[in-house]
Amino acid sequence: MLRFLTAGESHGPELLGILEGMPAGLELDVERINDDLRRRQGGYGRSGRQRIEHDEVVFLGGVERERTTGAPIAIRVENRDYPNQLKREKPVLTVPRPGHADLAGAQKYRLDDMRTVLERASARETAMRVAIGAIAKQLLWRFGIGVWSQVLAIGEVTAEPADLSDPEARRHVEESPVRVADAAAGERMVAAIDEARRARDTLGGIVEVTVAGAPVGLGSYVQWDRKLDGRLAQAVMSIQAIKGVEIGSAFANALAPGTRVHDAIVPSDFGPVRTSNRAGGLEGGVTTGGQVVVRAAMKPISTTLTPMQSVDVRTGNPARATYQRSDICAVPAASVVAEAMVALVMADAFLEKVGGDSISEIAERYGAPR
Ligand code: EPS
Repeated sequence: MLRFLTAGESHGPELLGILEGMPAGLELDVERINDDLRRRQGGYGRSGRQRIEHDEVVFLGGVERERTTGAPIAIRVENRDYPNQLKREKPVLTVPRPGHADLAGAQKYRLDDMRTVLERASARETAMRVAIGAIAKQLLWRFGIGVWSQVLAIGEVTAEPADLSDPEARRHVEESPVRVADAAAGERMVAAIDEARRARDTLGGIVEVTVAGAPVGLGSYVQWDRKLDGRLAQAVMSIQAIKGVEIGSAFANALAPGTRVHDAIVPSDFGPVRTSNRAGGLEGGVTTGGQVVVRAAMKPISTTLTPMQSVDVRTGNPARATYQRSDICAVPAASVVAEAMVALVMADAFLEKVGGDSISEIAERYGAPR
């Protein structure tokens, strides 16, 4: 139902996005979209690039007077670093940085300068995903479905997941420089990032996205590509530097016996309900009505101040990877990007279930909780 594409290079003039399939008549809160862009730019451990960029959306199509028209929504986000890039001398990059797309990308496209690879593989592109995801979030919110995120680990420092359906917990997350509700854990995470900077190294971590208010029955068990857990995993795994995805506490569940894992079902005034949510809101690839919980593991940033061992592909000789300006840790930013990707998949599944070309048509069918 919903499709999107992005284009643009990290150090090019701008990022472009097209979102297709959004129903007509959704009132967009543009300030909230730009807020999401600011949330992505924040987080402790980011590089100097974020002091240059001030991401903001410009709508080029599909929106009239801050309302969707049903036509493809075209968006532009400017790269303010572009004029600086034009002035900069850029030597050809022939020593691939381990962990980056440099080597695999240059081999695949037969490129002599690996800079061409990094331009598009860069996580700068996630600014556009967040802009597009912010629209999906507004559609979901219109029908009472909230999508929120938090950080659960940075390096070895962990934090207990907070219940993000509680607005107070969300306020703590938004105020934290590392997007955790537990202030003490947040301080330890900040210290760990400082320590990584001193050690000329980088840190990864774990993020969690929670969806509350999703109806029962989104997704389907009848075909592999309709399973919502699979669709969520693909979307979140596609984020730069994400190397693992779990639904609920899947990896911990794998180590425990079944009777301690599965969510028991009991009768209630509203019909059968589950007593816990270790399945992360999905059974058989279908939403259960519980919170949908998606967690993702981000590897440490690949550009390290301590250069790693590599090879100069021009000479075939051993060489040290060169350092380019980079983040020490981008886990808080990744949580905002994951929120956007989860929102896009959930909005797609929601539209599949309720259909409708306009918000008013959907409201007639679904009811409008807000
Ligand atoms: C990135 C490298 C850095 C990050 C960039 C992602 O870019 P630069 O080399 O220009 O400093 O700052 O992230 C962003 C620009 C952004 O907006 O998130 C990479 O290699 O992925």
